[in-house]
Amino acid sequence: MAKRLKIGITCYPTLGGSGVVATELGKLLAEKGHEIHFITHSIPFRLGQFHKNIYYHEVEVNDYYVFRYPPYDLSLASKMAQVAKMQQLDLLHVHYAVPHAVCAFIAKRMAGEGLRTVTTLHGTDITVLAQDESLKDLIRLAINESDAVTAVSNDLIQETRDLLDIDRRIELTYNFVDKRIYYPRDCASLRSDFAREDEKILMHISNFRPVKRVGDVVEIFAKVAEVVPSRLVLVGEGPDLPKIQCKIRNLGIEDKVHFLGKQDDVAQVISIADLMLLPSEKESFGLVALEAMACGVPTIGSFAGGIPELVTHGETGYLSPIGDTEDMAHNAIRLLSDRALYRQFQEACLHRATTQFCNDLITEEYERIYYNVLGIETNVPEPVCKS
Ligand code: GMT
Repeated sequence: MAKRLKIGITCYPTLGGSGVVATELGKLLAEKGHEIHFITHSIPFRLGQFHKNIYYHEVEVNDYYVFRYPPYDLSLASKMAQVAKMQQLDLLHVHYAVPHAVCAFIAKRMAGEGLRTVTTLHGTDITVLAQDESLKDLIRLAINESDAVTAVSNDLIQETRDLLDIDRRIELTYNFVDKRIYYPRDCASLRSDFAREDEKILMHISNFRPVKRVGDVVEIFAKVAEVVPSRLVLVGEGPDLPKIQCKIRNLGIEDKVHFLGKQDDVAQVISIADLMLLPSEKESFGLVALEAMACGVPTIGSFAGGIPELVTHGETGYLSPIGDTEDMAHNAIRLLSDRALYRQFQEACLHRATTQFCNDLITEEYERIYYNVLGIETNVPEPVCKS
């Protein structure tokens, strides 16, 4: 290792793929010998038990009675600066621009210019929040003031440039999965809790928000189930859940649908699926499709955002125009009805996940970015596919 770095990481600790990626990255960097300091409002849910080289600093919000809205962002910025000074951090790596990149900008001013900041854009921090005129200039400032900026797909890089009129360098760092956790597991016993041997399992995992189009998931499933004996397993919770439950009842398919609610660790459950459904309206990457790919499960999804950079249409899954549930169901039936084709897709999934999106590769990418902003020379070559 070139130099053991002291890195502060801030993310949303309790929800979403960005929190998962940030936490897993922190764990991997700690395994490589770096010292990691999570600065968040609660312990990241994927952190689990004690890890060597990992420290946690809780952000406490001052809720003095004059505040109508307790100023979390200011407390976070202050905590970042405090931890940076006390622990002599080399850099802060913040995941999700709002408010984390803005807080890092303030913290850097407070802690001194020696502290470097790296911002990773994850998706809705740009595709939704940067559309809001009241936030646009702030997000642009935070991005421009970061020492390095990364985004999880080329599509997100382009959208950031277009929406914010930014021409600074934004590096592509795809999301990753830990191959020691995501792999095809022997899950016959768990599988039998949900489906008979002759039935297929279609799965959807999300936060049940409108961008995920969970209604489409149900429609695709209903069409597939008319042709192929199958079950639908839904994992997650969110605002659209009651609407979805109603749709399932109206279609009369309640007995074929299982709701698992929120699950912190989906590695085990994904292995029971035959197909992952991801028909999103917006999706900068689609971490769940990668987790499925690593378990040998093809995805049926939409051409939204960065999904086509992850799912190779016709090789590791099939993609259709957003909302075209007819085509998605047709593709699902095709895959589920042709054993040889399905096996070919499974193999392509495993190959692609382990060669393009594996933890070793992407962790090294982030290390290269860190050393770069700190002006430390490394021998890690820059990949050719970068924008
Ligand atoms: O969907 C969100 O707003 C949450 C956000 C998150 O924190 O998980 O999701 C985004 O980041 C993920 C991790 O990089 C990506 O896999 C998701 O595609 C992205 N969500 C969207 O673009 C809608």
